[in-house]
Amino acid sequence: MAKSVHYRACNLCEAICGLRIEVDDGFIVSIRGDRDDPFSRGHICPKAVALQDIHDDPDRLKHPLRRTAAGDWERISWTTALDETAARLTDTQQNHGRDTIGVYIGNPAVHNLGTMLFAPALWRALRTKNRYSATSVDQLPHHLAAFLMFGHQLMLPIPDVDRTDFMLILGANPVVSNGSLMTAPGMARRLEELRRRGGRLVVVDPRRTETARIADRHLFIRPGTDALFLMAVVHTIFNDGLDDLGHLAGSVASLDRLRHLADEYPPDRIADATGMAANDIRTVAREFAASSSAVCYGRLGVSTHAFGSLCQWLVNVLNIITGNFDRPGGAMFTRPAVDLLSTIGPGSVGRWRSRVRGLPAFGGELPVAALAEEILTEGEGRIRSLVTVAGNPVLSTPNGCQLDRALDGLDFMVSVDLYLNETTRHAHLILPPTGPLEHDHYDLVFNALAVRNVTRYSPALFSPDPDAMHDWQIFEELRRRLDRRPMAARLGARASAVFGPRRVLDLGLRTGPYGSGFNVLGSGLTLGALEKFPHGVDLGPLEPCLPDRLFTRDRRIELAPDLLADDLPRLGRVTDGVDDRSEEMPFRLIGRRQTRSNNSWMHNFHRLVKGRDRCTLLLHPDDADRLMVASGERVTVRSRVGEIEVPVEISDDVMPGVVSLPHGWGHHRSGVRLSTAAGHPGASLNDVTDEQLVDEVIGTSAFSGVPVTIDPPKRA
Ligand SMILES: Nc1nc2c(c(=O)[nH]1)N[C@H]1C(S)=C(S)[C@@H](COP(=O)(O)OP(=O)(O)OC[C@H]3O[C@@H](n4cnc5c(=O)[nH]c(N)nc54)[C@H](O)[C@@H]3O)O[C@H]1N2
Ligand SMILES: Nc1nc2c(c(=O)[nH]1)N[C@H]1C(S)=C(S)[C@@H](COP(=O)(O)OP(=O)(O)OC[C@H]3O[C@@H](n4cnc5c(=O)[nH]c(N)nc54)[C@H](O)[C@@H]3O)O[C@H]1N2
Ligand code: SF4
Ligand SMILES: [Mo]
Repeated sequence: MAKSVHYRACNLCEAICGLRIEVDDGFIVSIRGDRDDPFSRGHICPKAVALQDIHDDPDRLKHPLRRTAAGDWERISWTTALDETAARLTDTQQNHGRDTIGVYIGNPAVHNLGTMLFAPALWRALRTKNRYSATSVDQLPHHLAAFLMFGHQLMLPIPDVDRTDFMLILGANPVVSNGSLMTAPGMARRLEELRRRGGRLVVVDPRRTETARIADRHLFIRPGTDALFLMAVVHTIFNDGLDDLGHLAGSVASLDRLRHLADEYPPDRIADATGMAANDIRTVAREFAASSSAVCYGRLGVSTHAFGSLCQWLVNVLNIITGNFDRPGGAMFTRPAVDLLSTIGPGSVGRWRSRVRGLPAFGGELPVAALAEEILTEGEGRIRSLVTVAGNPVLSTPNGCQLDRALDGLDFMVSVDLYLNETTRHAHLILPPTGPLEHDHYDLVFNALAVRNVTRYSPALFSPDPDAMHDWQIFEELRRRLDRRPMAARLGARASAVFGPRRVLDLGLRTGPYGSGFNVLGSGLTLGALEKFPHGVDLGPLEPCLPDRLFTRDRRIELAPDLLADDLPRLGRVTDGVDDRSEEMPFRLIGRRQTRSNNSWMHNFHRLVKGRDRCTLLLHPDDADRLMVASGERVTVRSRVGEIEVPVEISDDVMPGVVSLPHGWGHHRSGVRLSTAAGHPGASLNDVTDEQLVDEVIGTSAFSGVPVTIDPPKRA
């Protein structure tokens, strides 16, 4: 075989960087940034090479496996595996009821075209109300705010980072995470460009992060208090008469109600609770309003947060009332080549509730914080069988130890995954799909969240083993075996299955906003046309589209939705300093992302884990003095639900009273087949996060500021 060069989008994180992959005789020789990609312009991060490591990993599963009575794994045929899965799931539903099957879908599912297109038909066939995903440990509040304010869960405003003059970032570290709900490869460079053109960057975070380090100003905030800070900023805008709706003046509802609600939160009143100076808060508000353009962006640290829904609402509010919404340099909406808004429903809140704790469903899914108790709590409707797809909830959801125990007690569990990890080790059957380089790729979601309108198609690099199955084929085979719905619904699903992801994508492109009429490529977009542009196509900057694009009934933005306004009394308790856990649990634990990790699954590749132990607890020097611990010593972190032992890294990058630990580690559990990760186990942050700590509005897990104690090492 000769040498060849392939261009492809990296599907490991939301930045969708263009890669240039050189292959010689069937082997990858190099993975570099594609300088001709108009969007990523050559940017990559150290994780890109993991695509090769996954491809070559001897631990990656290639055949269906069945757990034997002795606890070993035996290889079985696809037909046996699929038949048995369908039979066991049917059995559960027939004997115990539809909802006794649970489903968990992890993050990589969103980075997989076939899964995006074909998994929904399988969930429809199963018709269980016990559907869970990583959304409720991630971006759920964004969907809720979009649904309540703009009428559609997917109308997510994107910060126009390349044109803004002032960016206020809360609870995000895009220099390391490469951005989220803000697809923008090369964030460090983009933020530096912002400052070079005279713009300003302000970061609000309990840790002086890598992003805070390149900012004009970093303000510490006590974990969990951002809604107070945002309210005080909104208060100041109104109080100083700085509000200006711009072109949206006739397109908002409940402005007076909002103004009235914000009355309660003058900066002086909330300064103590947030740990911020009232003057700093006023200055941020005034600078924001005075900038020729400005955008506020709040991400994971204010989403997985006890008041995440309020935070995402107020982020939108701030952008709207300062005239920075739906205009260049502010928060804008994309116009992606495949229009998801017309194919996915607008959303729904609380159509049903979880059986044990009564947490609300959003968009057909329940919060994953309820999963373990739904398996463990006896009674009618208890989850008895579980399907997991592309996820590792034992490491990625709160109180992972409890879930670990719960999974042990299932009647049946099947996992569609590339690895035998901390979660899939509990499965009875594992169905491993093809790896990322063995199937075509298109970013249905991340093109729709990008800071420019972009599109790109990536064909497979390698052909899979003749015996291998793609994720979508696995879903389709299971759906065929399970679907008991009326013929008409089944026919629809079958028709798309005959065509496969390529044909469905082509249809999406043809009927999308550039598919005809709007002339970018000479004669409208098709998959064939797109394939002629291996580096991707830039479809231009984001453009204003309101009020036309609003999905609300009156085509107005709802500025003060009842569900959120009604949550303010709960916030009041924080303002008044009610925090009854302080004595017993004096520290507040937060997370931390690291450049060479990606959630739980980048620790099996030597290049990404080599070097010193990264699973360390950041502790402020004053706290270290008080506890009498030195850097490198192991302390015990204890919460309501459990304890872990981790080495300390003393650093004044965290606030006093705050400690920070990365998530996704904890690879010491038995039965896992991740040989490299086993040598760098670390401890799992989610062994101490608390499944009872949720945003009560919608059930998102609250990871920002888990109350913990730190016990110093026992000395002889
Ligand atoms: N405390 C705390 N917890 C957190 C977070 C935090 O910041 N703090 N972050 C949260 C966030 S934002 C997220 S998104 C979640 C992530 O949580 P999860 O989605 O549950 O976990 P991942 O580690 O992303 O799961 C990766 C698994 O997907 C498999 N996989 C990869 N690609 C494919 C594929 O193409 N097909 C299939 N079938 N499988 C595939 C991998 O083999 C691996 O086993 O964690 C959340 N948990
Ligand atoms: N290298 C790497 N990149 C990733 C991932 C990864 O695991 N590793 N995961 C990907 C995924 S799935 C996602 S969702 C994105 C997430 O990307 P980001 O949203 O950028 O998330 P984080 O980097 O976790 O940053 C969250 C920040 O919130 C801060 N924080 C914690 N509590 C609070 C609080 O109460 N208030 C405020 N203001 N800040 C708080 C933390 O200190 C941290 O700096 O990253 C993606 N990219
Ligand atoms: S930033 Fe994300 S998309 Fe870009 S190379 Fe790294 S992992 Fe891949
Ligand atoms: Mo995420």
